[in-house]
Amino acid sequence: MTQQFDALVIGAGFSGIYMTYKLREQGFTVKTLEKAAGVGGVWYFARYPGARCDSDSVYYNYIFSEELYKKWSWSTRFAGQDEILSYLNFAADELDVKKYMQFNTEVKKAEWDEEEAIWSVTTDGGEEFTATYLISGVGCLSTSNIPNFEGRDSFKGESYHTGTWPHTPVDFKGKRVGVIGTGSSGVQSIPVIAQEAKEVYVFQRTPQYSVPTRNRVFTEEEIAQFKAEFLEAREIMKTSPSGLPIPRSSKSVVDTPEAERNAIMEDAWEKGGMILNNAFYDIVTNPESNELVSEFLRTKIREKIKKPDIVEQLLPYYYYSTKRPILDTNYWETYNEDHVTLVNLREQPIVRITENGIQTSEQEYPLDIIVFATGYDAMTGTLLKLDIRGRDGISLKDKWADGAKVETYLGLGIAGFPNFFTITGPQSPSVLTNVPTAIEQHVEWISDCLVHLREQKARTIEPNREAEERWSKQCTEIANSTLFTKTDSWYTGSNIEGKPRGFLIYLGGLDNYRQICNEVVENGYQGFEMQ
Ligand code: N01
Repeated sequence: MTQQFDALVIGAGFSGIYMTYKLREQGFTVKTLEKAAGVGGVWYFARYPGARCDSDSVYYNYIFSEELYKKWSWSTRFAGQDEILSYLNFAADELDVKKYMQFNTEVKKAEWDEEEAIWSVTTDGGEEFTATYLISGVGCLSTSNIPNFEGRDSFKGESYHTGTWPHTPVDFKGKRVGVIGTGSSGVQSIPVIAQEAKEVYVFQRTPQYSVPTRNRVFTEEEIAQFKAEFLEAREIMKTSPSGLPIPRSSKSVVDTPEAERNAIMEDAWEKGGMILNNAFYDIVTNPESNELVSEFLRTKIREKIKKPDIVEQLLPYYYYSTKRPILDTNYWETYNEDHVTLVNLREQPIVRITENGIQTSEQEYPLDIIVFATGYDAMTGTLLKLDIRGRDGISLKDKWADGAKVETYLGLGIAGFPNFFTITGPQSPSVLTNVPTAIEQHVEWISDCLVHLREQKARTIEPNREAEERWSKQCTEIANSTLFTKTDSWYTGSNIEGKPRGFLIYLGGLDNYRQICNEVVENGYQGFEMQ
């Protein structure tokens, strides 16, 4: 039997929990469908050793409710996966939304019914749901990517992807472990795996920059202070470009005198976290500025590595911060251990995965466990997997057939897909901000929009093509004026074989973006058609 709702939400992570709450608060009926057995989204699945958030915990949470904020206390500066998952369960319980969620349910297909003006959704269990509004809360990094290595399935040992880690502990003791990938997941997991494993082989394609996390346990006094300063911090988070309580920097790297510049970078290095990449405004726009910061970080690597034969191979050469900045705990120090070996894939690429391990162009590395820290089909991967079909049966896959032509309006709506909304969708600020803050802004915008539609007795809302084209052009122009598009990364889609290059993040800052979204509403939902 088909179940009917005002709104269907896909995903029960940060987005789905708050969206469900807002919809109920506004009196809409809602069902939230989640493929996992519980809430958490990416934090439900990414349980790899060392998994930790790289945003300061006290800001990596909901801020819409002072009461909710003050009821929860983070134990450390950067929260581990388990604590974030506990937080999301706490939030879902406090907001009393789990009763509107259905777990272990994967959305397979969503089709727009033009005549009835409703969405029909089919799940993996063959259940059918209909709703006036369909809202995606699937996140930007939720479809794991294991590259199509020859012989990928022939390995006889254990293998895991960091993004879909088992819920029972993996025993590395006495094992030979190969880790492919040195992005955030690899850099976080390698030192923890190396504490147990007999031998660790790091298969590195691109050397990375990484800044110390400097994680620490909070004191009672600090926790009390965060709570006392919450309202002030929230005000800045809502008006800053990053969604963090860090105002836009007014300093240029090149224009800052050398002594002062070095002092700023040293201070940021000592404080750890994301302070360095927010310390100047021109790191990702001016190559000369970028090089000064990049060289500062390379010097730090040179100082840390005690094996002279591998230092050069660990030095990054791409523009710092044009791949997602990485934070680590003992990453460089781990290479100094005798049982840890760097395998430089630029010199000896992986040829195939064998029954026994990994074969590069030079030799076979026999292994007991392979860890794929090879990232995600980001931004569009999960949306495209859902088989969403809008007007005239056109699927999102058809519409975005040429990935360079992924177009949305504000990353919130897509022409041809009425009553469909994407929380932190492609071409919104999303992953280049503090994501929970970006999510809250989207959820509140969508919720206000649905209330408006109800008041106006409008059946449908949908962006028009001109607005979509304009917005997409603007996003691309801003991206092309930076160094981001010069680097291969998951930001550009170049990490996925065959995925056309594009840049699907609005880089104008969350502050400007919020203002644009507000103006769209003030101008009568400018760029959207309502019927
Ligand atoms: O994935 P990645 P990730 N052969 O795409 C390598 C968030 N996150 O899971 O750089 C060999 O960054 C690839 O090499 P290269 C965060 O936003 C956050 O680490 O393409 N190697 C790279 O080294 C993050 O940015 C947190 O040359 C191959 C690695 O695999 C995002 O998720 C923690 C390869 C993939 O790095 C993704 O991070 C974890 C191939 N064929 C994740 N294909 C925190 O909050 C790929 N690689 C801390």
